[in-house]
Amino acid sequence: MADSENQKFCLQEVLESFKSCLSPEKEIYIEHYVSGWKGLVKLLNSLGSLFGFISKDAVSKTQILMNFLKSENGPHYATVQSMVKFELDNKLVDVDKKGIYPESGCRTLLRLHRALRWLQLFLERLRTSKEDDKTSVMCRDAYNESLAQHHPWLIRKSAGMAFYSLPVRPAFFEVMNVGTPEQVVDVLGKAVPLLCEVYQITEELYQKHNLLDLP
Ligand code: 1PW
Repeated sequence: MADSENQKFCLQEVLESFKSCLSPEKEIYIEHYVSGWKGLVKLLNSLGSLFGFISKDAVSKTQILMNFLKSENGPHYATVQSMVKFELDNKLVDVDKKGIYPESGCRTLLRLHRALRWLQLFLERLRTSKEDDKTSVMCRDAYNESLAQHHPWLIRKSAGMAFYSLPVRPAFFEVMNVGTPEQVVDVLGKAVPLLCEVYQITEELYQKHNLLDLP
């Protein structure tokens, strides 16, 4: 397959990755979680230079998790559940303030987890939107409802500017790369509940271990 094809975003592909994320016991495989994010990075990269800083952060976070997976401790990073247990048991997480583990798996995944909520809210708005609705407004509202509260002013401002540059709805549906608008809505209808499930499982796990505010 040509390189440019490999780089092209496809909503279906992201859906498949997040589907493979869940084990029968509802554990979350980090490898597939990261694959899902790699797919989303293709989307971010296709949205123009203003999305560059967002894409860069997502790439760097996925890379940190990949490095853990490839390390000698890799088997402990097979699932989010095993990672949390391993890092907490071995005191590898800065719990209250930044210290010697500024890039633990737990805090890194938490950032992606919060961003997943944004994505889920945005895609749900997109799914139920009408032809003239503005993608920038949907994206901004989803962001303000979720991730924005975790970001300082400068990032909120830059994100706001990036949203203005989003393609209009029909063009955005093209970017999704799954066919007609009806097909896009159909795939979104499958993707959103799946993202929601992965999000909920992670949220409950992090809540149980008091990890939702990791610095
Ligand atoms: C068109 C819809 C696309 C939705 C994809 C969502 C991607 C979300 C990535 C947001 C990144 C914003 C810029 C980076 C901010 C970082 O400071 C922040 N990272 C995140 C993911 O929120 C916090 O990471 P840090 O600085 O504590 O390492």
